[in-house]
Amino acid sequence: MVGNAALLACPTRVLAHPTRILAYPAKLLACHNRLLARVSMLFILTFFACLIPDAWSEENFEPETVFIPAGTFTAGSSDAERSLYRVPRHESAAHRVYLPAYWIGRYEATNEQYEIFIEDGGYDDPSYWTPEGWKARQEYGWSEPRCWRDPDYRGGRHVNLPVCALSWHEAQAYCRWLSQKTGRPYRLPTEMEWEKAARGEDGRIFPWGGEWGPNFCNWYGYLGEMRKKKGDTDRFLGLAPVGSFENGKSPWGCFDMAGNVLEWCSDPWSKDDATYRVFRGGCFRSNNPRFMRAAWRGGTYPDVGHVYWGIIGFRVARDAESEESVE
Ligand SMILES: [Ca+2]
Repeated sequence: MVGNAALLACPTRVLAHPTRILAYPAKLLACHNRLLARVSMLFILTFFACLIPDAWSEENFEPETVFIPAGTFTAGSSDAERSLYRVPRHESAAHRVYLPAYWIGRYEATNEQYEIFIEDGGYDDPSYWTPEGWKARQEYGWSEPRCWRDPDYRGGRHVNLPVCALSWHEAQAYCRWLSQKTGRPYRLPTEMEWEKAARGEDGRIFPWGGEWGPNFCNWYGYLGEMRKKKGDTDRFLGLAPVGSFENGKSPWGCFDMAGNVLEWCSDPWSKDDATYRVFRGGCFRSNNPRFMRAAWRGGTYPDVGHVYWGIIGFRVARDAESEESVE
């Protein structure tokens, strides 16, 4: 379970509305009945002290996950899909894959969740980083995700936006920190885990089904359509809050498996090439439906998540305990 010490390590949110909170006790102190005023102040302070843990609920602290049962699913692309969407050679042909049970994030990891990691000191603690990741962090001088303060990405301030512009190492460090805080072995999903979560077991092309739907995910075309709507400037002119597309969720109930931010997976690009790490899922800048397919895959160096204009994020996964696998 999450410790209160970790929860209390984030005081800035609790103090977000100090003016009104402090004004009322000051008025009380000025009243004639001092005893009543002090009792009232004690009550108020106790009340707000009790709110501190609640302001950082475990729901926000630990990403919500979906259980994916053990079994086979269809990975890769059928001949029809390959023809229709000009599937590149590095994507596999359709084939059945067995996976043991696992858990995966219902949503992309958010700014709010990543901020807790930073404020808890995880970003500055080498014990949460792989040696390669810490080396990269030191060499590049990272102190936070690259777009953390960039208003174009609402700079980490908008709590329900997916955290973005992350290197693979920064995503890994978060997972290792989350594992220690929760006692559950969080990690990045493998490619196959990600794909099964995105398309279910039946080989569908997109999370919602076999047919392309331009309004089912946050992609470039959707962004363009939104811009055409006069006066609509507050939704998805870039990143969308996670879970915004109810109609685009996967058969398991995972949101944004197509679009919004690309998502790091744990796998190297291939058995023969570990230079790149894989990402999946297309993003809000993707300008063609073929990038929204569940079988689509891309990759880049693990230390340069920002080269894709801040569009790579991640979602967590973890193995299922043996008793959880019993259906
Ligand atoms: Ca996504």
